[in-house]
Amino acid sequence: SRKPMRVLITGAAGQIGYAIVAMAANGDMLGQDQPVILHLLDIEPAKQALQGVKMELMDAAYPLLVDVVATTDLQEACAGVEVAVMVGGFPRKAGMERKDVMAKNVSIYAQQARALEAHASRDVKILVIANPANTNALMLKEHAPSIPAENITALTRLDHNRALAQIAARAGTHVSNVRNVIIWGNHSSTQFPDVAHGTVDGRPIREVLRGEEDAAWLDGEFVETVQQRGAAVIKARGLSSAMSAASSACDHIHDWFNGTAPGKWVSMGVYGDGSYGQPAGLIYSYPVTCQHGKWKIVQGLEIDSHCAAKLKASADELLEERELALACISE
Ligand code: NAX
Repeated sequence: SRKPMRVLITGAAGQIGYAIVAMAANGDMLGQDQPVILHLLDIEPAKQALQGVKMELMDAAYPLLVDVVATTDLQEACAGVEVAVMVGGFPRKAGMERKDVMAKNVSIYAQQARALEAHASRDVKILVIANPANTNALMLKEHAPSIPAENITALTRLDHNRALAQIAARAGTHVSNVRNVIIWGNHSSTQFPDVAHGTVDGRPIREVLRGEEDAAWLDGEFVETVQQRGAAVIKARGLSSAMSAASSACDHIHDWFNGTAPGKWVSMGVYGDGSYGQPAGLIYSYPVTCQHGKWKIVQGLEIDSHCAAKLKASADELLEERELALACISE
């Protein structure tokens, strides 16, 4: 059988951590034929809870789970990992300035970048989930110059899946029949969920949903629903999205390693090269296809002026976040 892969999950004692460890141990992340060794990292105050998660992973007797390393030691956590899922971070608390939260996360991601660079596998693939996800990923990249930029990504697959689900519900079909929506930009409310190139059962979304009401819904309520879905879940559950974030993170990694089906693309926050006129050097969400463990930005899509303005607005927000983050480093 295959050699087990070492998967780091930071913030493993938290909400998303609790959901994603089960999915990773169950083969949802790397496939049903891929044994895993889970490396769980959290910080000192969560040490006991982290041991509890390890106990439950043992008790669940997952056939694919070879071993669990549960630790608060960053170096031990990073040792030999081929996949790193960065869930841990500093959350924004009531009354805190955006800049203060940014400063905390910049210092966390700088430290974790250095540890990954020194101790992880040479070809470690990294997914940042903790917010501000795109900018945390960029700071990780800045502090780990020996890790290829293409190995550092941020999660917008949850937004992508939310968009697919909204379209499916409106069209009265199963979500698996909807394809090729796009989340452009930042994982924030400036993201642009774009249906112009998407399909339902192989037909353009705007042809399937073409009545006046449907068209208005696509241009208005749909976009806002996807942009604000995180807040809506918090309102309903009293807690932020966790199971859907974990599941979408597994989709992201699964497709990255195993490839996307022919004709299908997904959204990933990746290190931009200037595609679609957006500034290079940001972690920006683009439509991508994956093959042989590498992602590639889908090229040549037509962008109308409305869409172009939305793409730029999200890039502007990311430029501002980058500036704030860089100011935190130099302070
Ligand atoms: P929780 O607060 O439940 O868990 C976070 C865990 O990280 C805690 O156990 C904490 O002790 C740990 N932690 C803090 N600093 C750490 C460090 N330096 N090293 C290791 N662990 C550390 O949050 P949860 O609901 O699990 O959300 C985690 C992150 O995901 C948040 O930043 C959240 O904003 C972000 N999200 C991102 C999403 C995305 O689509 N990109 C969607 C879901 C989620 O909101």
